[in-house]
Amino acid sequence: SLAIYPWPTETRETLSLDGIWTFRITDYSFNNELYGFQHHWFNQSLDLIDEHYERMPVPSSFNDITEKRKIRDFVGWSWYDRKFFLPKNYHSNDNDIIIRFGSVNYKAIVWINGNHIINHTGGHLPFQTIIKKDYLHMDNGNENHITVAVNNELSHNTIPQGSYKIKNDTRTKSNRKFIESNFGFDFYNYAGIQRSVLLYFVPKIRITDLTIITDVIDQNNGIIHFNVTTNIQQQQQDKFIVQIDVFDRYGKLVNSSSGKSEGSLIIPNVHLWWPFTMHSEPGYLYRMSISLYHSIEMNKLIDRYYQNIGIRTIHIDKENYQFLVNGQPFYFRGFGKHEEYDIRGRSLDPVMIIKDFNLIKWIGANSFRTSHYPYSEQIMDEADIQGIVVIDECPAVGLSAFNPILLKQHLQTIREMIERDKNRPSVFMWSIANEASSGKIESENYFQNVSELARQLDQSNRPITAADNQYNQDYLPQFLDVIMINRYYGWYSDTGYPQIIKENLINDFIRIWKKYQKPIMISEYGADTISGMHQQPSIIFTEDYQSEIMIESHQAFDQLRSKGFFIGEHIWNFADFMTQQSLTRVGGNKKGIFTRQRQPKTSARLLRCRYWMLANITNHDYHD
Ligand code: E9O
Repeated sequence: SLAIYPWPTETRETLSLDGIWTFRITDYSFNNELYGFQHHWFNQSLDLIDEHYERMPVPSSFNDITEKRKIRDFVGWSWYDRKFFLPKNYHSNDNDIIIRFGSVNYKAIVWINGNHIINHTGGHLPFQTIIKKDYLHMDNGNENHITVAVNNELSHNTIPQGSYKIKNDTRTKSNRKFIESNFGFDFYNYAGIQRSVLLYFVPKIRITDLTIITDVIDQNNGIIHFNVTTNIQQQQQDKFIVQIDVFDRYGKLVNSSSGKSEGSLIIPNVHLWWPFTMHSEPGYLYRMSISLYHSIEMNKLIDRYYQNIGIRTIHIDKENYQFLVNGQPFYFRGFGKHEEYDIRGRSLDPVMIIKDFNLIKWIGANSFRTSHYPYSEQIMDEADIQGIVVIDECPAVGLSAFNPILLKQHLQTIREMIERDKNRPSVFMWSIANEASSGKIESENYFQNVSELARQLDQSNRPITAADNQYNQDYLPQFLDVIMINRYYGWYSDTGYPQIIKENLINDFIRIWKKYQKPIMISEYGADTISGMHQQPSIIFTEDYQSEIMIESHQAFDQLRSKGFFIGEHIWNFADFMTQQSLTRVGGNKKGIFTRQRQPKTSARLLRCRYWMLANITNHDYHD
């Protein structure tokens, strides 16, 4: 299961294949996008075909690394390869070798030593497979060769949707061809091997899945329900024993269970997992060790895996339209984000991850939405550890035409996202879509299917939500527990008139609440802002206008909050981010509170005052 991350333990080892790989695109000069397949590129070193190859870091998006427009804008099959040795002691009949890709956007086909091992579709979630030992060279002097073909082409059948036109410039003799992209979303379709590639050496008999659900029994006692899956065959079951130990943050054993793969453990004097600012020790994690022993030789350890656990409850108070964490009302304050940075695109990057978490805490936010696709496991780990709440969004952004193939892919991303993130205390809601054309009647059946699957898969019953921007007919909210609304008064409508924002927001949200009778939050509002640009009275694109939009909106939010159903505010966006080129995007979307380099605009100070005020913490030090 994707819930088991390749952590090394006493019985498991990890070997990273990250580093510099060889990369090449199937250039137009081949005149055939399947050229690489037809010429068996998976059987040869990509840097030996001809001189048209690049050195390419993994993980990274390939787009902004080279100085070539044709690579940045490339659409189609690109190829990666590298070589690696396997340490001799991994050649054992008692283990399996798993290969795991954190994410490859959008489609991936993988070969080891010319042997095809896995295909995957979908750009933002992990995939893994066991590599057959016959495919690997373990003996002296034999290097292994891994090849990955990547396709970043989007269509009406992909999540998210996009389309391409091959344009032929017939005005001139040269008849130049180029590809025009048209995405159904407002961010750059960064592509490549964007997260780590890991080899995972695991015992043949092992723990294969783990589901954790937590609850609170009374003032002092928490409870952990666990369900461990192994790959032990039915008739072998009694030869093995599952031992569970739970330790507190300081390494002290707090409870154990022996012989049960499914059960519950009481946690006395429980220290709950609290969001940042709600407790002096937010993000408190217990550590569970899951061990598999031989039942006859009780001290023979077969496998061990560790899982961080945050004990907390989340509920929706249907009478008062409140979102409760550990029985306390929770008000979401934070951002829609992107997982993207200068040069590296959507690459996994620990430097940027920690920088962003530091900014989130500096500004006093308590949450973010993984707009518009699931973020890396390292980001999610940090959210668990630091007590930052996550609205986990699947990659379904801007869906406009619905069909069965699309639905199938959507269901797959829901399945992979929930499988990967189900045990995370930081995940408070699943967001199943952003700004879908849910005014269309076909969307009703579609979203019924999507929401039902999400409910069925998450045994801990997290609320289901979606970011919605329909006005009148809307088939989506009926399937949601919490409604998220994206609204841009003073920007996309009434451009340049911030004075209309407050009343319109109030009317709008009260109307939506009366209609659907569910908790509501605003998941996007904002204005494109060029850092350093000022004017008074403000005009659009100035820092002053962004600040004014916020001041007007915040007044509306305060009034709505007093009515009870309004459970949060996420500004769009945490930082400026890249988009495809268009006449409304000057080097990307500039709605960030921070620039793309993570420096604050005026709006960041404003938001910082507000978020700390909402946190009810007035004594934090502005000069820290
Ligand atoms: C989705 C997000 O990815 N919501 C968009 C954000 C934006 O800044 C985008 O970056 O554009 C806002 C959608 C607003 C739709 C209003 C359209 C009105 C057209 C006249």
